[in-house]
Amino acid sequence: MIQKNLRAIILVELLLPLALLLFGAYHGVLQVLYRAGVIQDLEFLGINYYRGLTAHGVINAIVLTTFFGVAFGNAVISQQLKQSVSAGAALAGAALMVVGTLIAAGPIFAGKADVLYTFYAPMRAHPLFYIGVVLLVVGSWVSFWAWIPGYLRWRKGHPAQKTPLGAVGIFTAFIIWQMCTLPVAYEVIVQLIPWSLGWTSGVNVVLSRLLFWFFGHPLVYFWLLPTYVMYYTMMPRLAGGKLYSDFYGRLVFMAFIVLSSPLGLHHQFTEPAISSGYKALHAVLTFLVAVPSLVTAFTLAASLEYGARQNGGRGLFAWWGKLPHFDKERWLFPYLFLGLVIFILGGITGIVNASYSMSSLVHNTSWIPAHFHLTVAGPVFLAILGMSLYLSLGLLGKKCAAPRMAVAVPYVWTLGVFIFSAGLFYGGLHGSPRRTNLGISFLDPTSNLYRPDWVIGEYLGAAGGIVMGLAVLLFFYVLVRSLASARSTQLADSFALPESEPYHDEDVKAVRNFKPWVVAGIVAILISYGPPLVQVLSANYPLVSE
Ligand code: HAS
Repeated sequence: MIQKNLRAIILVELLLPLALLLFGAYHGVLQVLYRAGVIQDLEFLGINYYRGLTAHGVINAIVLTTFFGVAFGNAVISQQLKQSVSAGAALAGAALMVVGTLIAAGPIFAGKADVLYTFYAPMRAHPLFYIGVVLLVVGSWVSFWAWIPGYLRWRKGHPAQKTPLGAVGIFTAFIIWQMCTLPVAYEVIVQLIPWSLGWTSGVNVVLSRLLFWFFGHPLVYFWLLPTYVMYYTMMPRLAGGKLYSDFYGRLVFMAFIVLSSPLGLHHQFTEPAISSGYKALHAVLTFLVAVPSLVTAFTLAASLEYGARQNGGRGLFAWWGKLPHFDKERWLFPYLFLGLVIFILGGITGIVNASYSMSSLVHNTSWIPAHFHLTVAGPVFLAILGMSLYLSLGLLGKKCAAPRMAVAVPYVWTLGVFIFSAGLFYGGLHGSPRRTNLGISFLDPTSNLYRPDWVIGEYLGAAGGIVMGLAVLLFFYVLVRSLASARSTQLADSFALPESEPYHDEDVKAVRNFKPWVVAGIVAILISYGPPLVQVLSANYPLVSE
C-alpha cells in the first residue's frame, strides 16, 4: 500500500505538471503549424516561436518528467519497501520543485528565457530561469534522499530478501540522476548564473556544452527507467501473466548504472574542441547502452507471450491477439504496450544516431526530433499519461469515468506520433533543420529560400502533430471527467499498484548490490570524460558573452 501521508504530495506532483502539459502540448501543435507554413509569422497570439519552443521543451521534457519520476518513485518505494519514506523530506522535496518551477516559469512567459530546453550559452536567460531550474533539480534530489534511510532500514530488517524489483528500478533511475545532474549543476551555478547576473564577462561555451551533454544523455534514461519499472513489474500482471525473468530485470537496471553516463559525446560529434578518439570511444559505448534495451525487448516479449498463452493464446504469432489490447477494465495496458511498439523505431533510430558517420548526416536536422518523439514522447510519455491517470484516480478513490476513451488515447497518440515522425524523418534525410521557423523561410513559396522538397515532410509532421494534440485533448477529457466523479474512501484505502510475480525467480548475487555497479559507473565516467575534460580546460578558451 502507498503511504497515506504521501498521498497528497504525490497528487500535487502528478497534477501540477499535467496542468502545465496543456500549455506544453499546445506549443507542440503550434510548432508543426509554424514549420508547415500554416502560421507564417514570428509569433502567434503574442508568444513568439522560440518562446513557445522553450515552453514546449522545458514543460514536457524537464518539468513533467522530473515531477513524474519523483511522484512515481514515492508511490513505488513506499508500497514496495513498506511505508518507509520520510514524509517530511518528501514534502520538502516537492515544495522545492514546485517553487523552482514557478520561478522558472516567470522568465519563460515574460520572454526573458528564449533559450530552449538545452539552454546553450551564449544564449542568455534571466537569472531566475536558472535559479528555478536549480531548485527543481535540488527538490528532486531531496525527494530521492527521502527514500534512502527507509531503504537501509528495510535492508537491515530483511537480510535474506531481494530488494523488490520496482524499488531497484527507481533507485537506479535516481542514482543515474544524482550522478548526471552534478556537472550540469556546476554549469548552471558556477558558469551561467554569475554570467546572467553580470558578475562575469562571459562563459567558456565549450566547457558548458561538455557539462550539459554529460547530463543530457543519462537524462534520457532517467526519463526511461520509471517506464521500465512499469514494463517489468506491472505490465506482465496486466497481461495476465508473469515476468519471464527476475534476473534479467535486475541485470538491465544495474547495467544502466554503468552504461548510461560515459557516452554523451555522441551529441557532440561535430564539436571541434574534442579529439576524435574519444568521440569514437563514446560511439562504441553508445552501441553498448542499447544492449540492456535489447535484453528488455526479449524479456518483455517472453513475459507477454506467457501472459497471452495463459489467456488461451495459441500458435507462433496468433497469441498476440490474446493480450488485453482493448480491454476497458485493463485500460492501462495499451499505454504500456503501445509504448513498446513505438520504442522499436525509437531504438533503431537511436542506433543510427550513434554512429559517427550517420550522425553527421542527421545531426541538427528534423530527424533528431523524430527520433526523440519515438522515445521520450513514445514509451515515456504514454507511460506517464497512463500511470498519472491510474495513480491519481486510485489515490483519490475514483474510477475511470470513460474507460473506452482511456483505451483510445494511446492508439490515437501512436497513430499521430508515427505520422509525425515519418514526416520529420523524411525531412531530416533531405536536410530540413530542426528548431527553425520554416514558415517564414524555407517553407514560404514566395521566399528565394523556398525548398519544395521539404514540403511533404513538414505537411506530414503537421498532420501527425494535430492527431497527437487530439490525443492529449481526449486524455484531459478522461482525466477531468474521472476526477469529477464520486469518491469512495474504501477504494482509496484498498488501492495499490499492480505487481507482477516472476516466472523465473533466479537469485544471482552479482545483481543484488548497487555498490559495485556504481563504482564501475564512476570508473567508466573517469575514463571516458577525464581526458576530454582536460583537453577542454587546458585549451583556455576565451569567455564568450553574446
Ligand atoms: Fe536518443 C538524441 C542515441 C535512446 C532521447 N535522444 C536524442 C535526443 C533526445 C533523445 C531527447 O547516438 C535529442 C537531444 C537534443 O535535443 O539534441 N538514443 C540513442 C541510442 C538510444 C537512445 C543509441 N534517446 C533514447 C531514449 C530517449 C532518447 C530512450 C528518451 C527517453 N540519441 C542518440 C544519439 C543522439 C540522440 C546518438 C544524438 C544525435 C545527434 O546527432 O544530435 C538507445 O538507448 C536505444 C535502445 C533501444 C532499443 C529498442 C528496444 C526495444 C524495445 C521494445 C520491444 C517491443 C516489444 C513489443 C517487446 C534497442 C524495448 C513487441 C511488439 C510487437 C508488435 C512486435
